[in-house]
Amino acid sequence: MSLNLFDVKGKVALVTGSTHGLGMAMARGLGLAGATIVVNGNSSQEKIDAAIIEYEKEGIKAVGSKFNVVDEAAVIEAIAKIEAEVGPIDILINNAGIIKRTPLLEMEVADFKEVIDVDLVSPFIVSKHVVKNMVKRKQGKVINICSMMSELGRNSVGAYAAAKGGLKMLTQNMATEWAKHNIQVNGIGPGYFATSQTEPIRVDGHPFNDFIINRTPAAKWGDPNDLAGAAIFLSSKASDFVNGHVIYVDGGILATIGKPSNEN
Ligand code: GCO
Repeated sequence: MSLNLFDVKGKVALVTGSTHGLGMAMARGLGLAGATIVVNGNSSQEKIDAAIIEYEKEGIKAVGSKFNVVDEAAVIEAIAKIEAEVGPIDILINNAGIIKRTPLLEMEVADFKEVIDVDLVSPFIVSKHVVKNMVKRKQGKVINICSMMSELGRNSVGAYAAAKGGLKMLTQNMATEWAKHNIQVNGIGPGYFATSQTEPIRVDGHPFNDFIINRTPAAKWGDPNDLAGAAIFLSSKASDFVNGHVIYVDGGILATIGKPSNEN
């Protein structure tokens, strides 16, 4: 008897914000492991279509679903369409997110609220409408994409940290309410990865780039594909008794107080 605890073949995974970046990397990992990927984006159909071509180049089954994760009516309509045309959603990865790097004293309230809406309220909205059907099927996997900022503050990302800190606690509450339905809710906390979101603070010679290399025991920025393993684990039977935890894929950042810049 083969015991493939990490099998996701034939599962349907909705990954919000999966036309690029970390969302695409996690979706790619699940797709290469045999899941069907529902590719979500809100910016343009062209971006979704281009992403699907990339997935299909690697033999991944991918379908597009364009909707804004903060628009509950659009979410409800999209989920109904996905479940009618693709099949029941077995795995939901709430990845879509934004960041605004502004010191709190200079931040407009509207900007603060927008970050909270996208990064914290939208995982609630999408999960609420996906999980309603998972409860009926008595099974499901929900993964919320948290952050180093679920645990630590940093100058200029206060709204983002408030959202990601809240998302960690929302993950624990979702797990508390839905575990009895055989639905496992957990989080993935990426460290610092080479993506378009971090491009502005990653360029060679940028003080933050040097800071992160020094602050990360693995002494490098993460490769988005490093997240696939945690995504597959939390999407498969291997995590059927794991509830409410955040797996940090961070090269060791949270394990250490850091070291002086002149120390190897
Ligand atoms: C920043 C970065 C971080 C990372 C990630 C860390 O400005 O500090 O963008 O927020 O993107 O969230 O986990």
